[in-house]
Amino acid sequence: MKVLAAVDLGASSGRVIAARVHDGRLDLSEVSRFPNRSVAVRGRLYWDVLGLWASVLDGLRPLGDAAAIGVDSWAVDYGLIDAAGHLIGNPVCYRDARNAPARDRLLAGTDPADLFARTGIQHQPFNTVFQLAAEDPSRLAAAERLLLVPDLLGYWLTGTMACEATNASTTGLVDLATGTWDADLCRAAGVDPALLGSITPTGTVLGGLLPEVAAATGLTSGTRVVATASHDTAAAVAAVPYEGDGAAYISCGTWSLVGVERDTPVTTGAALEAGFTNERGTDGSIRFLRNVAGLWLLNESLAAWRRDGLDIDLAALLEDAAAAPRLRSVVDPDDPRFAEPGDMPGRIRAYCDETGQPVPQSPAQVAACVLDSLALAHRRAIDALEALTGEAVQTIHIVGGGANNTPLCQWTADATGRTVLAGPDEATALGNALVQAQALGLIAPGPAARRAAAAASARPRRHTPQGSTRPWEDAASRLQTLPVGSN
Ligand code: LFR
Repeated sequence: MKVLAAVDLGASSGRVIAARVHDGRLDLSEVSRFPNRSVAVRGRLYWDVLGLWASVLDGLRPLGDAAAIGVDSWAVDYGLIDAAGHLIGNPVCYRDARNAPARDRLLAGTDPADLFARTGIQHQPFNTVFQLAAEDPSRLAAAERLLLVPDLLGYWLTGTMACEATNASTTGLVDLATGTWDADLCRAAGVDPALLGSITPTGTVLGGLLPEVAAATGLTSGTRVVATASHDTAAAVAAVPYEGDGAAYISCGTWSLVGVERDTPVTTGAALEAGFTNERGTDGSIRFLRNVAGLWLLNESLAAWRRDGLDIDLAALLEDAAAAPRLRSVVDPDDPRFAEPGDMPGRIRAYCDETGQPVPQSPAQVAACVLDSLALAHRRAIDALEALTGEAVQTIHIVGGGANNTPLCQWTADATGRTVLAGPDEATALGNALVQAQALGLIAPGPAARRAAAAASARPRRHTPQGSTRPWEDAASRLQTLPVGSN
């Protein structure tokens, strides 16, 4: 039986998952898991990418053997490589504060609606295009090549530099019409398109492992490295176990990515206004989706409580949050004040206080506020999705770690009045491995075969809506009229 290794790097943890392919389905098992976090030094927020690399090598060792490896991670962030092939400094984390002013500068010189029509990408401050505009000129001058995080690891595994297509689309530098770099935009961001290399089709076999990697992992040079759907969200969407038409997905982890798969982009002014984006999916599809600030708010709250010496058990916290009154106070999870790491419970309290709502005190009350607010934000995004595409959403698949958050899944069903199908929780690893299986010919090519294999590999849990959506509608209108300050 062939074993495929999915290396999935998230903002708060990384993992190596083994996928065994048999009878048209993939069985996943976790091989290793390691922590990840951004690190602040002298006012700049970085990723410890060498620490991650070491954890990946250690994490691959228990496999013993693998037919292939694919790496995915969060989007937009990159390492710069010098002429000798070495990394120039640590990749900067997308939550660093340098990006917003650079975005405003770059957008001031262009028509934002025109730019959206050209790339299909929402103007998030952290898009690579804006990060490059904020980049230190001396680092750029020394750089021969830019590699997005999964491509950087792919280079270290194989010696081959690639720029995988799903993740390339998140840079905000790809021309939607041609699927290649928008040279004018690259220059506006201060780089030559050559820095980015050419775009590698999803599923390309990059090559075998370098001898030093084989030695460090105990694998052989026969293990192929595949440029899988290297944007974690693209991989998760590739593994949605659809049961029929009219389904939306929420890829729920650090972020909640709420969207649908389409053949064509939506680049109207209304889509821009509503915060939607058109990213590339596996097989060239469009992931039309909105970034909602997901479980980040809860994870950062847990981290803040840990710093205060409170060791909180997540399962117990979720039970207590479920027992707390619903919709007592709500926040907009996308408010910029929640974007950077820090004292999340304090910021949530300040938001509630400023807006004249009851201020959540205990961890359970804060968690209830966050989860109610996320369910409400899911509702808002699903409503917008229907309005923008003109297509009804009948069911919602929640995939990713958030599929294990039972209250959030149930309240999303309650708030939207739609059935929620929860799982798989390791959708990203499953999608990553499905693309590898297709690249190796273990599964037939194309989206239909991949979806059939995804559905055969998953057993989603069903949450049917309980009660009326009325309290959620009321809370949504209340949220819209809250007098939110800038901080
Ligand atoms: C989710 C994700 C989102 C992307 C954000 C930043 O992990 O990849 O899709 O917008 O992280 O990279």
